Amino acid sequence: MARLVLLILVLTAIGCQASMSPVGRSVEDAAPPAPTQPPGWQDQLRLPEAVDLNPDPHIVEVNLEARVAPVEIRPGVILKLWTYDGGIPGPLIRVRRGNRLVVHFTNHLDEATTVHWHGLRIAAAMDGVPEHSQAPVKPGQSFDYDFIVPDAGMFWYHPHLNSAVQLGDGLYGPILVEDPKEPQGFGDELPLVLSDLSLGLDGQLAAGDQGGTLASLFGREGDVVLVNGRQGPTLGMRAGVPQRWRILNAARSRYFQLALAGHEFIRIGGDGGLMPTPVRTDRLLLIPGERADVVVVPTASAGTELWMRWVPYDRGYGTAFRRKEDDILRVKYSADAPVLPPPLPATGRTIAPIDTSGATPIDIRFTNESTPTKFALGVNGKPFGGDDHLHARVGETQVWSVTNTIEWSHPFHLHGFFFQVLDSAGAPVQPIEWKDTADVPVNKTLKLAVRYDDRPGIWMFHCHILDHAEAGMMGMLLLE
Ligand SMILES: [Cu+2]
Repeated sequence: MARLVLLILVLTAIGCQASMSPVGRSVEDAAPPAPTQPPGWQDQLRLPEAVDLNPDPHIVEVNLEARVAPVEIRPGVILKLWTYDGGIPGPLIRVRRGNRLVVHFTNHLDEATTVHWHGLRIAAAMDGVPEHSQAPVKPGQSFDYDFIVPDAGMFWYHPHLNSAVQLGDGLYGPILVEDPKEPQGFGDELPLVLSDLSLGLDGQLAAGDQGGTLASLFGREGDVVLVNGRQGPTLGMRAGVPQRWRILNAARSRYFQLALAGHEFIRIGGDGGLMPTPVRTDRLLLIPGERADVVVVPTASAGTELWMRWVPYDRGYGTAFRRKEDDILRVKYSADAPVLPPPLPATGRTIAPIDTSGATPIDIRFTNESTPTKFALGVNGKPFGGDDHLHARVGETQVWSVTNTIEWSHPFHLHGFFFQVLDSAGAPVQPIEWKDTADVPVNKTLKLAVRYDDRPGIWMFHCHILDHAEAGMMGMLLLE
C-alpha cells in the first residue's frame, strides 16, 4: 500500500512538472530563449497576405483584383497606381509545395490583362499568355487560375499584356512556396520586393511611352525606387541575429545591384529554390524577374544605422553613366547586446546536372530590327508577331545558345521550365541552380540546358526588360 502511495506521488510530481514545462524540465534547466529580432523589426516592410478562403489544408484559394487605387509610397505621398488588391506589391500568396492554388482573378482596369505565374512549372493553359494560354481578361471580366504548385521557392505574378506599362505602373506580387521538409534555421524570413516607378512633372505616374523610342531602347528605369512598395523604409536588426531575405526584382527594366556596407550576402538559393552550397558576395545582383534567397548576418555593433544601397550596374551603353548610388532601405540596429550568430545550416539540396549528351542545339539571337521609321527589337532577325516558333518534344533535352547582338544586356526568361546555365565548355556553372531568368550581357552568349517534361503547348521566351519585350524581343516554343 505504501508503495502504491509513493508511486502515485511520483507520478503526480512528474505530471506537475510536465504541465509546468512542455519539455518536462524545471525552469532552471531550460535553455534561454533564442535571441530574436527587435520588436517591430519589419513593420514598415510587412506585406499583406492573400486570404485563403478554402478550409482544405491542401488547397489555397484566393481572390485577386486588378484595379487602380491610391497607394502611400512614403508618409504623405499618395500615388494613383495600378494595383492588385489596392496595394503595391500585390498580396503575398503563401502556399506549400504540392498545394493546389486557385486564384479567382477579376479585372477592374480599363484595359484587358492576364496574370502570368513567373517561374511556376504549371500547364500552358494556366501560364497567362494572351491568345496562347487564354483569351485576354477584358475589363469587368474574371478568370480562374487553378494549378498545383510543384516547387518550393520565391516566385511571382504579373500581367503578360501591355506588360511594360501594366507592370511598370504597379501590377506585380510575390508567391512564396514553402516546403516543410527543407532545413530551417537560416534566419527570420523577410520577403523583399524591389521595383521602381516613373513619375511625371505632376508627381503622378508618367505616361508609359515617356521618353519615346530611345527610352524603350534603354529600358525605362523609374526615378523612385521602392522596397515592398515603399520609398526608403526602415528595417530593424539585432547584431548577430540572422535574417533570411527572399528578394524579387519586379522592376520593368532596372537591374538591382545591392550593397550593405560591412555586410555580405550569403546567397543560398535563387529562382528555383535552394542551391547545394551558398555563394558569398558583397554585391548582390538581381536582373529583372530574378529572385535571390539570401542570409544576412548583422555584423555591425548595436545602435548602428546604415543604408542598403542600389549601386549602378553597367548593363550596356550609357546605363551607368553619371549615375549615383541610391539609398533604398534604412537598416537600424537595436541597442540589444550582440549575440553569437548560429552556424549556417546546410541547404540539404542536391541538383544533378542535366545530361546534355545527345541534346538538340538551339541557337537564337537577340537582334535590333529598327528601321529609320520604326523602332523594333526581335529574335533571329524578326520582331515578335509572326507565327514562327521553335519546336521541342516532351522528354527532349536542348542546349540553347542565346546571343546578344546589340548594345544593351538582356535578361532572358523562359516560361514554364527551369534551366541550368552552362559555361563556355558546356558544363553547368557551379554551384548548380535551377533558373528561369538569366542575363545575356552585351556581345555575349548565354548557354543553358533545358529538359522538357510532359506539359505540351506554346511557351514564351523573351527579354525581361519589358520595354524590349513589348518592342518585339519575344519568341514562342511549341512543345509537342
Ligand atoms: Cu532586352
